[in-house]
Amino acid sequence: MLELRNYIDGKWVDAEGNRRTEDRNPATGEVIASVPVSSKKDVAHAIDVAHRTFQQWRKVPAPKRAEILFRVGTLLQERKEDLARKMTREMGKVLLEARGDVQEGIDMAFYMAGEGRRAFGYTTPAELPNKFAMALRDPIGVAGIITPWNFPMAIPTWKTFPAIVLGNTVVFKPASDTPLLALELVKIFEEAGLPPGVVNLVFGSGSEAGEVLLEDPRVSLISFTGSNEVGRHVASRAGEGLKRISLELGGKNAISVMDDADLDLAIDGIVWSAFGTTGQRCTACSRLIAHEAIYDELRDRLAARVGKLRLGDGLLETTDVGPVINAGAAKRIDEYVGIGRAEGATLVVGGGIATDGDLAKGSFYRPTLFADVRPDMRIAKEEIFGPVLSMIKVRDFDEAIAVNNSVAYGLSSAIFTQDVNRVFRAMRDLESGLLYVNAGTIGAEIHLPFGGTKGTGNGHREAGTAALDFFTEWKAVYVDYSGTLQRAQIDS
Ligand code: UN1
Repeated sequence: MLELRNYIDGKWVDAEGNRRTEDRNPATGEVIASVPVSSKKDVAHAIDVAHRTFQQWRKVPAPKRAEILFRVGTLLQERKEDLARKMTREMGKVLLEARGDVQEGIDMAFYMAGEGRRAFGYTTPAELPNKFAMALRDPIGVAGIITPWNFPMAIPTWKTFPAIVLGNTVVFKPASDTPLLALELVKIFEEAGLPPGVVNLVFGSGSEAGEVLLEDPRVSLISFTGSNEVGRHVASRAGEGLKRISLELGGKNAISVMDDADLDLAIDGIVWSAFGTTGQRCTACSRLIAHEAIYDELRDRLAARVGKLRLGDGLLETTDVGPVINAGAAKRIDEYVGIGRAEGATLVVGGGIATDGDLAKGSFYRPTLFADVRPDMRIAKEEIFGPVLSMIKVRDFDEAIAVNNSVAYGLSSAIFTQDVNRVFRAMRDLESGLLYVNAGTIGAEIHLPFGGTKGTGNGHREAGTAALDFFTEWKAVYVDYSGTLQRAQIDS
């Protein structure tokens, strides 16, 4: 069996006491790899190395740091198919989407490598004569990077690539459910010539390994994607040490379909956004807000489509929807479906853990559609993170906007309409960090800011130029070449 190791200071090492756990394929139950469980000491050692290495790495010219990232991008391209297959085996998403996940990493590599020759600051006139003023971007230090399992390649690249090209060093703790893809990424860093100590990989649990990153004063930044509950803990624990913290915590994303929408297009967008990645995207559509004039037709046509989705191993051509990440997730999703029924929503199609034939070996949940959902029901407010869609009926556009905005999250919203006035009002009034017109809620591109409002995070954005602001600190520099004492705000 494949035995994974931590990667610290350019060496592949076992965790203290060689404690280990198993990495399993959620479609088949097969054990893929044995994975180290790092102790607090292991993580402290990785931080020590990253902290030391920072003093060298920050002085490497950014275009040189970027050359390594260009090589990382090329290696990701060469291995795209192999990585995608490993990803499907490790976390279940269908192969087509696993390829997209790797592609997002490739895009991010080339985009962020370009920043090696940009990372723009600015110059500006000084208020006194013979004086020069400029603002520079400085690297910050050690970044603690904690990633989820649902985008096991894309999300680690969103965080590690800007971190290192801008001169920071990294301690990377991937999700316990996707260690293999994290290891593959770090192998690529090594092959691309990244010096030892710049990126250090530690496997382990959030409560033990992750906690050290939050507490250690030598870690300056925390970038976390995961649940709202853990995000709050990260914010308070790491906040005590005045770390800079970026949180991306999921959503309760909605698609609104107006009476003038192209329904064929809307149905394609809804099915893709609600059941793609088995509903396990932060951006997944979990609420469908439908105008009363088209509500019945939309429900019936969707029910027919959802009922035909084929569950199975994501490696098979015939599979539309793969497994959920593990048995615990299937159970939690099923509890929500029970809650929806008890709240009085109508179960139109799906519901239940699927156990027919080979499905019994893995963790599969039937694609599920609820109708007659009211905005105050728990299934309309809480993130389920599975293949469950709740339909809410509204009288008009204004009510659709109000319902969209009635939740505690604000990651992604979408609207289907042909009316340009409604489009612009939606652009102004929908409270979310991502907004799609005549498209579903998923599929953000890497050169735009990614993140959300309200309970989705703490105001930071990932990707795009926003990533530069998170991974650097501004330094304002004044050069006085007058040869005399000039006092700002006093001498004129
Ligand atoms: C996530 O689910 O955390 O926009 C990320 C999208 C993808 C990224 C999703 N590009 O759906």
